[in-house]
Amino acid sequence: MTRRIVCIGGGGHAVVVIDTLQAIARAGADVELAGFTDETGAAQPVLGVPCIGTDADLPRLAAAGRLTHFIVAVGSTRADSDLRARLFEAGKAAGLEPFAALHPAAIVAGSATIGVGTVVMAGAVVQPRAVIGRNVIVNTRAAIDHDCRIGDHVHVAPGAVLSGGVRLEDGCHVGTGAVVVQNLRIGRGATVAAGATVIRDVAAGAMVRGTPAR
Ligand code: JB2
Repeated sequence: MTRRIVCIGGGGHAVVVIDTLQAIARAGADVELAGFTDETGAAQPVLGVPCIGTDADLPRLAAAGRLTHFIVAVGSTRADSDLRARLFEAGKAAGLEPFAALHPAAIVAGSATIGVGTVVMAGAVVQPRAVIGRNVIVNTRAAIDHDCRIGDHVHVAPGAVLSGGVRLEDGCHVGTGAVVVQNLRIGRGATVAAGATVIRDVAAGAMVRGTPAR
């Protein structure tokens, strides 16, 4: 059955999510990108995909069978924001299923586990026995090595590298180009700044930057 997908959000992150879904459709998957929602409900199309309303329209569109699945396509949130988690719950409450989108140009090991609603962007690599939670962003060219465990609503930004066995708890953000060495734990809601090199565990809610990160 055709999956009819809505992106929740229509900004910069949505451009890459929409392109990922279009690549998945070109590769032959039975998916249809029905549109996106934003705060205005009246934005200009993105990559040819129309704005179909606000989040308040989702229950009606789901009930009418026009939508079956959703992806949270808002990427940027402040470290203390739970916006992505709230939008994930809103999509489910509207009666939609979270869709996991793996770009055909991502490499995902057969023994890796990818949670619902998670997006793996072009050029990303997810190695064996990695376990990735729900509503996660594995952004462009991020590398998740073997046996990493990533919680829900996490963002691993472009080019970030997690060595083997790293654990990211729910809601973490690992910034662009950051490196986390093997077997470390990044606590719930913590932020690793772009370009940081993490060589010790990071406490929940903390923000670390620099090399070595502090
Ligand atoms: O509650 C909401 C909501 N709040 C903001 N519901 C819905 N459906 N949409 C919401 N938005 C929408 O998120 C705004 O209307 C806008 O379309 C979008 C935010 O766009 P912006 O480009 O500011 O942020 P982004 O998160 O899409 O992209 C940023 O973060 C990415 C990770 C950019 O910096 C990108 O370059 C970056 N790659």
